[in-house]
Amino acid sequence: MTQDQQKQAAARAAIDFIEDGWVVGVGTGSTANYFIDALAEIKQRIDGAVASSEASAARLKAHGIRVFELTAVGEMPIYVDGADEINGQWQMIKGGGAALTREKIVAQCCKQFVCIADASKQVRVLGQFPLPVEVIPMARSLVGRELVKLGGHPAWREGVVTDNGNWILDVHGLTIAEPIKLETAINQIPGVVTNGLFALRPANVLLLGTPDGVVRSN
Ligand code: ABF
Repeated sequence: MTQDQQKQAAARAAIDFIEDGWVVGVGTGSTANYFIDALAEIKQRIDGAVASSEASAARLKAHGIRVFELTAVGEMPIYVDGADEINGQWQMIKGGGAALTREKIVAQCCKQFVCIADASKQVRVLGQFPLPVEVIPMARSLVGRELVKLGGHPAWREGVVTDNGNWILDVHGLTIAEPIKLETAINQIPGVVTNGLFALRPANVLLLGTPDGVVRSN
């Protein structure tokens, strides 16, 4: 299977987790898009979805799937989303698509996080993929200097404005041996909205598309 076929197969496998009448938390990115397309095939069985980005909301609506505001629903049973990197503890780097803040918020409202990814996303140690950090624009330089103190090399993703009106710094050169510690430390910097480490709240299930098929681990 090609990388795209692996993404699609992992996304389709996540449909088996969906039960009748559920409101489904939905992620962002190309793998999540495959999931949205698969969800459309069973849309009569679900109540609707909560989206982690304007882009995913638009795709869900285009399929005729009802999209709820997060404030209109309580705890949801499931969140399905991709990742940029995932390690053996199902801790992740996310945010390559700049949707990390809403992804973390929606994921936090869901009982189970099902990560769907192609085999290239599986790593032993997180950090090869630059860690995205969403910042309040006026704090960009301050946050950048603090990230350097933490051992990183931040680069401003110029021209990108998040759905929340903020900016993204991509932190290169990190070898993240202690993801929970780093996630917590970055969260303490004034001006940081969210960082792309999902370690305090990792995935519960990984559906990994491989050249030989989908491998489930949890
Ligand atoms: C989202 O989509 C992001 O958090 C992550 O950056 C990205 C994964 O990309 P893709 O599914 O397009 O490979 O889940």
